[in-house]
Order: sequence, then C-alpha cells, then structure tokens
Amino acid sequence: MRPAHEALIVIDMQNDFCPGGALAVAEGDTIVPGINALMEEFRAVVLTQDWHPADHLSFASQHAGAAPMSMTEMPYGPQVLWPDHCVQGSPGAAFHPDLRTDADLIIRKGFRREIDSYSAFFENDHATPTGLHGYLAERGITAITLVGLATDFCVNYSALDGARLGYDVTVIERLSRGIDLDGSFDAARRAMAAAGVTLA
Ligand code: VGL
Ligand code: ZN
Repeated sequence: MRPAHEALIVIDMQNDFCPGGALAVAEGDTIVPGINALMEEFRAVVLTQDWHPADHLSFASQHAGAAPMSMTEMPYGPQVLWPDHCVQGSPGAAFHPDLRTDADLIIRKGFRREIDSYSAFFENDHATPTGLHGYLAERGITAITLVGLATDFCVNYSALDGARLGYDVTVIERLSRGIDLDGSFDAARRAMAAAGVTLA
C-alpha cells in the first residue's frame, strides 16, 4: 500500500475516448484492467470526467465551416476544435463500463461553454482552478501518479500543472494512451520530462 501522501489521478476514462467513441484514442480501453488493479495500491483515488455542454466552444460544430481537428484562436490561446464529445449526461460522457468508480472524488471539467479544460487543475486559460489542488492540499497529498487518456492532452496538461504546483508527478505510460495530433505525443513526452515529471 502506498503512503497517505500519494494520490492516483485517473484522467478521462470515458466511453467517448475509447474505441467506438466520438473522440476515440487507439487502444484507450485496453488500459482499464491495469488502472483498476493500480487503484488497490492507493489510499487516495481521484477520477476526472470531461463534461461539456452540447454547445461547447471546443466543438468544431460550433464554428461555421470548421473541420474537426482543425485549430482556432480563443481569447486564452490556440485551441483544437474537436468532434462533439463527452456531452453532459450522454453515454459517451459516462466512464468506461469496466472502470472501477469507487473513487474518493470525481472532478468534472470543461463545463463552461467558453473555455476548454484539459488539465485536472486549471482550465485552458491556466488560471481558472478546478478545485483539485485545494482538495489534495487539504488531504496532505504531495505526490500524484497520473494514468488515463489522452497522454498528449489531458494527462500532459495535468502533469505539467501538477509539477508547476509543486507535486511530485509520475505518469505511468503503460496505463495511458495518446491521440497524437501533428506530433503532439512526442512533444508532450518532451515537455513532461523537461518539467521534471517522471515517465514511468
Ligand atoms: C481530451 C481532447 C478534448 C482528453 C479532452 O481527455 O485528453 N482531449 N477533450
Ligand atoms: Zn473535451
């Protein structure tokens, strides 16, 4: 059993990010058994859930003529326009049916129409908090292990924010899978390594 100051954070293990989903990550479903097993080791387990209104501005469908996976400029910076995914209350937003959901906390993110939220800690303006940092700090947690989807987006942003906030951050690559949009997978691995994140 891990010490009480370590938490496992399971990022966005939802149907829409698994094969057959709206924004499927290749082999996204294959990591579920390993994640379930790892939960046994941790005294603190947090799940995140991508949770968008149907008219979320990260959806290409909200921008006339925009193709999914194209880029746009938002007030907070560049933003990928995604296919509609993880719409609040839809089957695609539900956790993978085999994922253990007996976690301590579920953090929902991306629920404000105007702003996307990849990181478990901050929205994409890097300023609006999700509340996770306060939760972990109050529990005395100083080390976090990240697994889930997608390595190069939500896992990456969570790892970088976690390191910036002073956590000891580990990403278990065997229990994460990436989207890899224009080299984003290698770029994310390099950014995490440079930030002092342990890629295990
Ligand atoms: C994610 C794209 C859009 C993720 C969420 O979980 O990595 N990626 N929304
Ligand atoms: Zn999303």
